[in-house]
This record gives sequence, structure tokens and C-alpha cells, in this order.
Amino acid sequence: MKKILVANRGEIALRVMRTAKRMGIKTVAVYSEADRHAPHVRFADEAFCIGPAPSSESYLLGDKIIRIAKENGVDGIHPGYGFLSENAGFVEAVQAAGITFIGPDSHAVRVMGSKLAAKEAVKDFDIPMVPGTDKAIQDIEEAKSIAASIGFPILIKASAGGGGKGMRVVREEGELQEQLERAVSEATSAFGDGSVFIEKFVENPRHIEIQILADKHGNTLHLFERECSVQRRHQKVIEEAPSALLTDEVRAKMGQAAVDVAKSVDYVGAGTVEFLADDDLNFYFLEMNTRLQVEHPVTEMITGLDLVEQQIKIARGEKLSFAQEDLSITGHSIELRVYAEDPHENFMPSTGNLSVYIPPVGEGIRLDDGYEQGMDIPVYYDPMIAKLVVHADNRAAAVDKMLEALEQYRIEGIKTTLPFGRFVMHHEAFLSGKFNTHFVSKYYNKETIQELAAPFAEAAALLSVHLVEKNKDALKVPVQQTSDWWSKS
Ligand code: MV4
Repeated sequence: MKKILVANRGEIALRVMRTAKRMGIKTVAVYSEADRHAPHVRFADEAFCIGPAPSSESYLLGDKIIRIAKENGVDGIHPGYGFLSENAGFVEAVQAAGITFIGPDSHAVRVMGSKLAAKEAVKDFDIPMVPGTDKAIQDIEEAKSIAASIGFPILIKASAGGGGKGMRVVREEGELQEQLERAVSEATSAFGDGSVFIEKFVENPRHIEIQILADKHGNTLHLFERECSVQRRHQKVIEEAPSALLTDEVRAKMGQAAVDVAKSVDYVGAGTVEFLADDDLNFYFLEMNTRLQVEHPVTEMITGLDLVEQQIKIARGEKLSFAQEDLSITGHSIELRVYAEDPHENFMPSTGNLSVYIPPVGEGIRLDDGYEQGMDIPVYYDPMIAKLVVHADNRAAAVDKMLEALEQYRIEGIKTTLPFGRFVMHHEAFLSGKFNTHFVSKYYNKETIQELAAPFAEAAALLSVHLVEKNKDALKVPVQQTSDWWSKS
């Protein structure tokens, strides 16, 4: 492989190109008009504008991207995450053009894109699954009898679903018909596929996922877990590896289950198998993501592997150069997704200009970003602007390292999730490791934020009074105007 086109933008495009360059492979960027001045465009050896800002007119134009690749001697396409990364048709079109898709085959992508097909595929492998159905629900009578046998509460899920769309909790039979109708219509309009199925609802789950790697020679292994429970509206905000919860025994079992899931679809490349885990450490297979995930850096930090390098080597047909026994966990890693969102306003998108942008630096601090000071944050794409990743000897040291990095990181001009990161790093539930997917909704609300901010507000007030006092000559502030209301005497 001599030249790789990255069909993506932002931090992931840059991150993939950095590894390609290090491996002596030429890089090609594609970009929309909104990304003309983006770092990924300047970093690439060659770059091509593929259309206007909206993704549907640029980053999602698979045929156009493939044409550019063919015309320019590209022999590998890396899709990153999002956009075309889990589009089986795109995988096939890339291969039909005689170009290597750096990722799994279309079969694995297609099967795992359907939750019902995924359940069907893993059937023979003894994978723990939440009690439920593995066929699409046909009518309300069938739904009633299934719900009765599983027991309420149940969860209705869309087979084509993702990100929680089309999901409905049903707590009693009286609600079943209405929720079923809603789930089907939501799934139909969102995915063009109204197939839904039923599972027992796991009330307070943790979201734990296993990274796997599989070569084209039948070797499949796992790179341990990532804990992803700190999320809101199905968007992860903080991830870590390893999980504070897993024992070596459960870790090995989950790892083996993930390897079996991958084998059930002859998986090749890097992939992620998602599980729900309950308070008793029972775990259940949820779905498999057939791409490199946003949060892959925490796995890289604890294993010392470069997952993009592994993806490229696998795509070139190389054998994995290590076995399961060769892998171990070193230290602890935490990632904070830096979104251009206002955490104090229910995580509303916050676009604008990055008037000040000073990244943190230091040992054990890694920043994967795709913007620079002075750039505008476009409204057209995912609001994630960076991933702040730390690595230290143990979990407590990683938390300290994250706080140290947050202290240094300066972003002005837009609101970001940096203050949210600080909140979590100080929160007792996070520090003790006793939290689940309800962390944000349970602990992060107006009252708790104000409580936390109170001492800082007081300190800021005292500081400003102190500064005025100290500089009063230069400021020409008449002494009598600086009252001493703060003084106890
Ligand atoms: C569940 C569940 C509880 N019980 N399935 C959410 C997105 C989709 N990937 C699966 N999801 C869930 N499936 C059963 N049987 C709870 C969730 C869920 C969730 C899962 C992972 C991370 C965050 C979540 C937030 C809410 C619900």
C-alpha cells in the first residue's frame, strides 16, 4: 500500500494520516468547501475538494471519492468513523474499483448493521444475550405473549437502530400497543426499516465494549475493554480503559465472547463489541461496531499499540505479529471528548470562532484534535473538536493527570465540555468507580453544577477585589469606592 485516501475530516482524518505518513505511505485528503483551511487538508500530500459543506454533498459522496482515488493512484481507502465507515455498499464499491478498503468485508458490515441479523449470526457461539426475541415482531398479540414470558419492564428496539433511536421502554402491558406503534413508526421514518424486537430491560447498565483485532489468516484477539458509561443522549463523553469494575476473570470471559462475535461474521480488521453489564457483572452482547471508534486512543494507551497501523497491516494481508498472551494492560487511560457544546445549557451546540486555543502538553497527555486557534467551528458536522487523552500508572493518577491537562487547556470563543470533564473528575461516583449509564442524568443538573461553582464564584469575587486593591494606583480607583463588604471585621 503506497497511497491512502482518508474519506473523513477533523481529528480522525489527521490521526489516520499521521500513522500512514510514519509508515512511509502517501496520504490523500478529501474536503468540503467548509474545510478548505482545515489541518487535515494541509497535512495530506494531496487534497481534493469534493463539494459544498453539507455531508450529503461532500463526505457522503462515495462514488465521487472513489473516482478521485482511482484517478490519483490511491490503493487504500480509510473511512475513519461516521460518514461512509459502516456502509456495506461503499465497501463493495471500493473493492470493485480495485482499491483496498481498510476495514472489514461488506458481509460483516451488513450483518452487524442489522441487530436481528447480528443475533442470528452469533447464535451458535454461546454468547450471553439479554433475554428477548431474535425475530422481528409481527403484531401486538405476539408482542404481548413475548412480553409476558420475559416479564416487564421490556425494551422495544429497532433492528436497524443506533444511538437509541426507535427504543422504547415498556413497564406494563397497558402501554405496550402504543409504544410498539411508536417504535415501528420511528424506526420506519429514521431507517426505512420498521423491524423491531423485544428485550428484557436492564435497568442500570454499564456500557462496556471490547476492542478486537482480526487478520486475514484466521487470527482474532481482543485488546481488553473500554468503559463508556459516562454518556448523555447516547453520546459518549468520557471513556476509560481498563474498566474500574471488571475482574480479570470477567475480562477474559468478555474478551472471549467478543472474539467469538467477531468470528461469527469472519471479521477482519479492528472492531468493537458492545456489552451491557449489570451490578452483578453479568454481561450481555448488544451489538458490534465495524469501524475504528472515536475512543480507540484509550486502548492504544494501555496496550502500546497503534490501532491504525494494525488496520493498515491487516488490510495489506499481514499476520498479527502478537498473540493474546503477549498482550497486557499497562496503567490506566481516560479520554474526554471536547465538544463545542454548552454543558450548562443541556449540551446545546455552540458554534463560533476559536479565538483562543491553547492545547495542554506534558508527559502522559495526548490530544487528538482537528482545529487550530482562529478557525471557525462549522455547523455542518459533529460538534466534537478534540479528544483529550491521558495515561498514568493507575486510575487515581490518570484522574489527576486529566485535571492537570484541563488546567492547561484554554479554549475561548465557544463553549465546550471542558468544565463537564472537571465536574466528572471531581465527582465521588466517578472516583469510586460506582456509576452507570445514568451518571449524567442523575448527577449533572443545574443544582449540582451551581453547588460546585459556588466556592469558585466566591474565590473569583475575592480575587477581583484583591486585584483592584493591589492595582488601585494604576487603575486610578478612589480608595473609598472599594468597599470592604467581604471583610469579617
Ligand atoms: C439496552 C438497555 C437496557 N436493556 N438494552 C442504548 C443504545 C443501544 N446501543 C442499546 N442501548 C441500550 N440497550 C436492554 N435490553 C439500555 C441501553 C441504553 C444504553 C446503553 C449503552 C449506553 C448508554 C445507554 C443509555 C441508555 C440506554
